[in-house]
Amino acid sequence: MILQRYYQPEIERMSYDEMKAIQDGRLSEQVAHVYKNVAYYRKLMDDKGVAPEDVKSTEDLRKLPFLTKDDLRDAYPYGLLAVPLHDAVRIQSTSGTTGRRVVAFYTQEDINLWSECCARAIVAAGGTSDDVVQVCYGYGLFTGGPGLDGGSHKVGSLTLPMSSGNTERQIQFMCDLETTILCCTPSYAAYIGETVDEMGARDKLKLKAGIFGAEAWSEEMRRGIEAKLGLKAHDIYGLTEISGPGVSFECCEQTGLHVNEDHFIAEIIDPATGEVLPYGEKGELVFTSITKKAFPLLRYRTRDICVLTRESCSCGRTLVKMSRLMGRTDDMLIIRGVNVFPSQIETVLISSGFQANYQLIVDRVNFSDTLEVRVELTPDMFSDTVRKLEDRGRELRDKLKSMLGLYAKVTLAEPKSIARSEGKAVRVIDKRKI
Ligand code: DLL
Repeated sequence: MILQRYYQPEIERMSYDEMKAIQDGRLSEQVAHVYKNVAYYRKLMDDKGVAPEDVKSTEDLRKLPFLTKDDLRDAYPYGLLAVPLHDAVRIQSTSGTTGRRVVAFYTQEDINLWSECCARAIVAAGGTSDDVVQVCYGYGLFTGGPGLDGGSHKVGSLTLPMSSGNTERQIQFMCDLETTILCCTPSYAAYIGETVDEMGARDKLKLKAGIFGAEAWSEEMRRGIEAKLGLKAHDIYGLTEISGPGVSFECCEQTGLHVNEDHFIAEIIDPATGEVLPYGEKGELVFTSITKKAFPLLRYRTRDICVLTRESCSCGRTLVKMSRLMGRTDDMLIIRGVNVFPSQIETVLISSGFQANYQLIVDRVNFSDTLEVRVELTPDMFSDTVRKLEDRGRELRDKLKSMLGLYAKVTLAEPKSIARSEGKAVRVIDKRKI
């Protein structure tokens, strides 16, 4: 029998009726706040003929218009800021590159609540003030590092703000400081596992739990990491637009993620029609943040596909559960935690003199994502010397690296060797089994 710990038991174990009452009150307050302070969303509501007074409870949620990533881009940078600038203390941003960036704002209290959400995740993974928490998510604009860092401070654990990279040093610290909880992307955890073996450091590890998220990972990958690092691996989900990690988190059951629904109301919709689907049905996840003040998004379409369930969980938490993510409605690839759009790669290819005859082959080798960019040479290029072609390949690889922040293998293919399509081109071959 595992001893259950909760960071905020009064909330995490609250009855459905009590939770609904909290959600109803916060939702109507939030809608009034947004209507008053965000001209962009006020117009969307006016266009839909809905007034703040029309939204009194979660049943009224569906009256509200959706927000999409396009709205966030339209309103960039300050169009959705709902507080005076002097109340906003921080931004975080997505890993997307030029033109795709989303900037989210926080008040001090928003950061406080976000840290509490992450603290719930750490405590659900067994964390206490006696633990040593090594945070190897990136720090900076990415929410991973700051989010888990804030949570670890709330719990009172000793926090190692490592950020990602320099794996041998990570492992050295892990051994010397006797890290017990590791926070990073699942692919980085797998890579750390391999390096631990190479360094012969396995026996020196004191890890008991991992909090891994920000990218899709399979159950097989989870078991592999658990075996390699000798820990229990917990999933954590979140997105910059809604705060960052800690929107939902996995308990000891490892059968889905509890949504922090006193802060974020989750809905599942049919991505094609926008119709709200009942619990148990697969669809696009939509979030409404009911406590954030600086950047409060109402009915934000995440494009993430999953299932919501409200069955009781043996951990004692009553918070609604979402399944592991089953994919995305758009074409955004997440490769080693970095968001990659095929269109960005196309831009690099075309600006380097290639034509749009290319394929992106994504795979997962030894639990780490790989990206191969296969691009056809133009007939002119094809007659270049081997030396020139090698230079061209190297140059392209470097440009992709600086655009995506990611290493991609470049394969230069013969002209006309990539199948043409009469309908939509199939550009992405994702061989990852997730
Ligand atoms: O990835 C926030 C985060 C940091 C979550 C650290 C967990 C741990 P973004 O960079 O804005 O934010 O990317 C958000 O990543 O819409 C999902 O598609 C994907 N994603 C996040 N967590 C998971 C997960 C952070 N546990 C996008 N499983 C989301 C699968 C995930 N995909």
